[in-house]
Amino acid sequence: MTKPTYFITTAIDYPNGRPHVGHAYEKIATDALARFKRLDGYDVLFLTGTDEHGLKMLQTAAKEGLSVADLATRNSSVFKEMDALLQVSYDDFIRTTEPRHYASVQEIWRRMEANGDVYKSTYSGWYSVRDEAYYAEAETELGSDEVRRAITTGTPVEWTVEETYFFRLSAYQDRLLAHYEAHPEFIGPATRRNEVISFVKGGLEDLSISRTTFDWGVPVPNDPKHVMYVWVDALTNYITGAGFPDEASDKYKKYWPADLHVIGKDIVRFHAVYWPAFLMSANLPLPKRVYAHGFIFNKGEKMSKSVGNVVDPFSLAAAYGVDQMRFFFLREVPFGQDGSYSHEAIVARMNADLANDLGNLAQRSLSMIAKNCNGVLAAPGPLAEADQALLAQADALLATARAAFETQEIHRALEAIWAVVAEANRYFTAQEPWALRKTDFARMETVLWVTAEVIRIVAILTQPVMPDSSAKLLDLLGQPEAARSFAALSTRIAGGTTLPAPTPVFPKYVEPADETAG
Ligand code: ME8
Repeated sequence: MTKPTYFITTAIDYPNGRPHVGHAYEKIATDALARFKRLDGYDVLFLTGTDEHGLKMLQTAAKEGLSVADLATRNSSVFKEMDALLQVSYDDFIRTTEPRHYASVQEIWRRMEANGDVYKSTYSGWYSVRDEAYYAEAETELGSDEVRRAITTGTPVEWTVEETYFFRLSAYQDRLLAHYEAHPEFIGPATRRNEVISFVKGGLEDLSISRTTFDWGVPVPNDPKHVMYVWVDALTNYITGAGFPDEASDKYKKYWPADLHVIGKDIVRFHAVYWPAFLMSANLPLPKRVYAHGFIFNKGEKMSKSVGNVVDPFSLAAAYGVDQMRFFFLREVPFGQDGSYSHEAIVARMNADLANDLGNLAQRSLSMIAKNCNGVLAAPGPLAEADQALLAQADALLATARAAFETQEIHRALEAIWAVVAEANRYFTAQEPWALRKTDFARMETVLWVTAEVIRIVAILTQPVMPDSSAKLLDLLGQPEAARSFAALSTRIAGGTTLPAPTPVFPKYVEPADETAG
């Protein structure tokens, strides 16, 4: 049987600095979505990468005294190291400086041109180097320091006149609106969809898509004095990753159009307006969905180098653990909304949800099996009403999690899973297996079996979020590799299995200062 396919992407990051928590957050969330689909039987292609052209890269390289190619390579590898550390299970990492990408972008350009949508003209306006964008006079203001700045971003602008190629974006207004209407799922969440629709309804102007003021980019076919605007180049990475321009390849046929582009809320317009317009112009199929997550703030403040509150994802992982960090962000921040992190909030989740709720439940039940049953998980006797009720709640989780992941509401899946963990704790306390040990040994074995089965279901379903810790739980339950996909949820844990000696999976966070205090 051939598996259904699923092509999922992240934004490609600017490697003009080291990755920050926002970058880590997007990769972790997309990884959880990709892992979920793999466990659910899909053939997944998960693409991520770095966006290496543009003026900002040139400027940073000059500042650091490096060639821009060296800067791109050095920093791109730091993004890869972060992905490796955070267990981001990408299948392909694209760099926009690769030859395969040049071939793809130039082919898209040629097709847009052949369709009559690319023309040459001059462009003048207030240009922000940092934003790589032109602003209308009314979108800028003169500061008391005599420097004119873009109002929305606060970056300095300069009057610039350039010969550039334009893309006839204005011609796509109606087709884009018709597409949003016919495919309400194209943009999520709904707030972003509404913003895009009202932006497009307000009218679209043609877009300047080439630059002559620098040469660090993909050359325009037949006019190499021009390099392509970095967003034409960057957006095309997604289809390059699917094998374009080789449309006859198995890869392309299998994976394009993409199922999901995961991006941050600041780049929705590029993905939900420009990108589909480019593809329509090139006569290529559109991605099925663009989903924008929110921004992550440090204790409610925007992270910025000048404030000095940029927290390095490497140090977060070292301080709390990779799975703990992944769990925190995905449980705490409703996906699609902004969120904040702080030491206190991370420790609270680690200690309450992980160490107390799930960790203790596993440790208490598994150590009873080790101590009283020679480590053998016995087959259950007849199931009581309480057993059946708890198992039914755990069995319902797959459908709930699927529905939540389908709309990228990862937090809702985790909420539902932890409601069952809480229920299992109440069940364990109410059944008092430690008392049953003396009064009704067989009943105690049944209670331990039910608890182990619920932990197995929870561990299988939390693999997308906490790959290592869930694997440890499944090890402790004696589950082989082949019994860890969602298909294994239609069976029950076998009685008569000998389990390994239990060890705690979720340590409590202890403040470094407290460790030495007595
Ligand atoms: O935008 N919280 O690159 P980038 C959450 N190269 N997400 C954040 C964030 C924060 N504080 N800050 C940034 C680019 N992001 C382009 C993308 S795609 C064809 C080209 C997200 O390095 C941001 O929204 O500035 C984006 O999705 C990703 O990180 C990369 O940002």
